This record gives sequence, C-alpha cells and structure tokens, in this order.
Amino acid sequence: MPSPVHVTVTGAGGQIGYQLIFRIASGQLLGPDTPVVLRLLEIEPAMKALEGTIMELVDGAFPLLHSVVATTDVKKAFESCSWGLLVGGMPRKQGQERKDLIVANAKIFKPQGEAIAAGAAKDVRVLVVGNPCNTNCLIARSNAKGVPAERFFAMTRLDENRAKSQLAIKSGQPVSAVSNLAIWGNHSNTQYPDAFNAKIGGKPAPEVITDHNWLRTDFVTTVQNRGAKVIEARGASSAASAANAIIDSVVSIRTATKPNDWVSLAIPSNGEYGIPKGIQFGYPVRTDGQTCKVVEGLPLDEQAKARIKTTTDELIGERDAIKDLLPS
Ligand code: NAX
Repeated sequence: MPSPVHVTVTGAGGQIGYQLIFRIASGQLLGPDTPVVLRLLEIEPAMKALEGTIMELVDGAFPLLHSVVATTDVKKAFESCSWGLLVGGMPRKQGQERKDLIVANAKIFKPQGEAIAAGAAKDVRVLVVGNPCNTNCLIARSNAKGVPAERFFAMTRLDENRAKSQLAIKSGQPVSAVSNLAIWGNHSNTQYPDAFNAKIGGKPAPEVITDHNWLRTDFVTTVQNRGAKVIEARGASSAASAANAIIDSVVSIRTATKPNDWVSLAIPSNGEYGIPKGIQFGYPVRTDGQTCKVVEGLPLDEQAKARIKTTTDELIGERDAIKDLLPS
C-alpha cells in the first residue's frame, strides 16, 4: 500500500461534509489504491455532530481510510495536507447584505490560507466550495505565501453538471453525450453557462437544439437559479449534488482532460479573454493532471460578452469589498 494522502475537509460537520467524507473514504476522490487520512476542521458548536459522523465513518470499515483527525485548530487541520477541500463557511443570515456575508466569510479564509502555507504538503492543491467561493479562494490563495497560485481552484462544477443535464433533457440525449460545457465567471447567479460552445454527441449544441432563444434565455436562467430552486423545494441547499461536484472537480484536476473536451473550474486569471489578472474566474480549462490551462480562442457573441462582463464586474466588486484582507 502506498503512503496515505492527507485530505482536509473544512466544515466537515455540515450537510455537504456529511455527503462528502464517506465518498472520500471509499476511494472515489483519489482512486481505489490510495489510502487517505481525513483531517476534519469544524468550529466548536459543530464538534459534537462531527463526532457522530466520525462514529459512522468507523462503522463504515472503509479499507482505504487510514485515520481521522477532527479538530477546531486550523493549523492542525492543514498539516501535511495534499488536498484541501474548503467547504465550511457562514451561511447568509436573514436581512444580511451580500457584502457583509462576503466580509464575514473572508475572515475565515485568510487564516486558512496562512495555515496552508505553514503546514501543508509541498504538492498541496486546494478547492474552495464555501461561498462566495471565487472570492474566498482569492483570499486563501493570496494569504498562502509561497504556494503557487495555480494550486487554487474555486468550484463551478456543480453549475457545469446542472447545465449538462439541462441540455441532455432538452435534446433527449443522455447526459454522457454532452461535453465542452464552460461556466464563465462567478459561482453566483451572474455566471454564464455557455451552450453555444458546448457539444452534444460531438456536434455543436446549437445544431442539435435549434431553439436558440431557449439557449440564450431559459437555459441560462435555469442554471443560474438552480440552487435557489433546490432550496425552495428541499428546504435546504444542494448537498449531495455539491459533494458529487467536489469529487468530479478533484478527479478532473488530477487526471488528464479527455481529448477535445474541457472542464469548468475557476482559476486565477492571467488576463485570458480580457479578464482582469488575479481574480478567480470560471473558465473552460484543460489539464494534463498537473498543470491547468485556459482553453483560449473560443468564439463569444455579443450577448455572451455582455454576460461575461456582468459576472466579471461582480467579481471585481467582491474583490474590492475584501481588499483589506489581501496582503499588499
Ligand atoms: P452547512 O451550514 O451545512 O455547513 C457548513 C459548516 O461549516 C458548518 O458545520 C459550520 O459549523 C462550518 N463552519 C463555519 N465556520 C467555520 C470555520 N471557521 N471553520 C470550519 N468550519 C466552519 O453548509 P453546507 O450546505 O455544507 O454548505 C457549505 C458551503 O458550500 C456554503 O458556503 C455554501 O454556500 C457552499 N456551496 C457552494 C457550492 C458551489 O458550487 N461552490 C454549491 C453548494 C453550496 O451551496
């Protein structure tokens, strides 16, 4: 057996944590040959619930689960960590302004970035899920001195998966036939799910779905507002599908992208498509399993450009709201 890989999950006692950690323990994150040490970070009031979840982990008798560390100490949580899954955060309170939520969460992600720099493994890679995930990722990344920026990702995969399923349903094809689906920008309701560069059964999606008005309007708003619809129906936000998207994201980061396809990840902008450098932006991305690159040169019509500008402006506003937490 190879040495175990340390995987840190923050907010492990929350509802996504409950869906996620069993899948990691079963080998779905890092494959069937890699033992894992789960390092679970929570705040004090959630430790009791986490204890119960850990009892269930033990009761699962997972052969790949080497050991579990549960802690409220952010430094201890990230010791030797090769994969940091930053899920935990503060939910929006009634009447709270989005800006206040951003600032409250920002304060969580600064020390986590510092702890990653101080104690994580040399090969650490980090996926930020806790919202607002693009900007939380920017904060963690900026405060993780010495860790290359390209090791930080924010999650747009749930949006990609939602968008693929909508195209599959509309075209009557299986979801496995849908590829090349980019989510541009922020993981918020300003995101732009791009049907015009997507493919269905290898053909351009707009050739398969000829109702272009639907692709431009209802498709986009359905994907943008899917999270709110799930809350409305379930009385709680997406958890199992979010955990599933975390697994998909990590698998996509650590394995080579299929030929001619791409995946959706928010990575630090290097100015591709005219996006300001440094913001954590959802792009179409390809990887060889080590280095991720933005797929450049995709055609974007005027409406796509306008939508991308809207989501870019939102990210710039979020960055400006937390600029005090970014090291100068
Ligand atoms: P829960 O409220 O169920 O769980 C969050 C957990 O984080 C709680 O157990 C809480 O105690 C813990 N926590 C709070 N402060 C912490 C800190 N400083 N350190 C460690 N843990 C801390 O939320 P859940 O439904 O699990 O969602 C978690 C986050 O994912 C939220 O921010 C949510 O908005 C975000 N989401 C992001 C998605 C994405 O696609 N990027 C989709 C799903 C989800 O909405």
